[in-house]
Amino acid sequence: MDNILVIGSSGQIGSELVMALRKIYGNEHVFATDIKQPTKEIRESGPFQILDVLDFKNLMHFVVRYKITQIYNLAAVLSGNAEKIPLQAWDINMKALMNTLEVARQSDAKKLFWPSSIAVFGPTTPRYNTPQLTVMEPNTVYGISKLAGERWGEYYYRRYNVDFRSVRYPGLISYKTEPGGGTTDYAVEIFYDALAKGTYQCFLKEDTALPMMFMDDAIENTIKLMEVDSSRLTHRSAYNMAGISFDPKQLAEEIKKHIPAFTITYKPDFRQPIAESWPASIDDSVSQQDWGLKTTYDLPKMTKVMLEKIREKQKK
Ligand code: AKB
Repeated sequence: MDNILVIGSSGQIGSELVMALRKIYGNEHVFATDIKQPTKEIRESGPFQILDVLDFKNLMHFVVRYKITQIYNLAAVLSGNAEKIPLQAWDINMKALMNTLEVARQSDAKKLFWPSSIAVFGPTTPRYNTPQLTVMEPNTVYGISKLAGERWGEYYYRRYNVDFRSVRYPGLISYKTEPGGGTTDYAVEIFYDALAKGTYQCFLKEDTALPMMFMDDAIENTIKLMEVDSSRLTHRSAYNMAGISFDPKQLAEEIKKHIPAFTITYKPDFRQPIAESWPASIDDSVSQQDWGLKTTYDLPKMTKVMLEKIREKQKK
């Protein structure tokens, strides 16, 4: 039986991934950890412990003590925040990854998931339908750390047999836990403001298209990648994930179908050049072939669910 450790379980991805994994593997086999308190449902449904991934000794101790066989390491400083504290963000992002790679090498927790991002691409990358293998010259701290991380992951796979698996997440859209410090965060904030204030001031220009994905699709596909037979994986860096591409204006138009009085204004800030350096759309055909990536949410379906669920939350 697998015992799974999720690092960063209180964050946007972690808080939903833990619950999905607990459904499959059983509550007591999925260990949630973070330096922040988790959601109520995580705390009440299974084990949670405060654990700092930067503390190698404690991490190793935890993995041995609970006989962990798989690790999901989701701890990261996202793109916007990383630009404010470049050296610290580099240290945190890289140390968090290197600690889990080393723990995987030295223990029985050989299977390791670590999220990469569309941020690995840069201004010299083909911007539309970006292929799996292409020019990668990221110009953000976060992107540089994600690209370095992909290279290290593949290195540990080849050199030490660590079963490293990763995807290049697009912007993730969810209603349970809000993201923090990313460039794609506008696509979540907009729903809260649309419902609470009827208006939103966007920090990106109206025509800045980016790839995005609804969280349910992201979680389902992440677990699918981790469960597929290792022999099917032809890439050990990170796999492209396309999701749906849209710009702020298109999202605002979709929201207006539900809230006709909704208005949006644009005040681009330091995140605008970050967004412009990333792809507008992604080709994920290699992921579809290798491990069966499949998504079910388009822009109208996602918008409807986001508005319904956030409305319910705001009523409580
Ligand atoms: C961010 O905006 O930093 C993240 C990402 C695309 O990795 N959501």
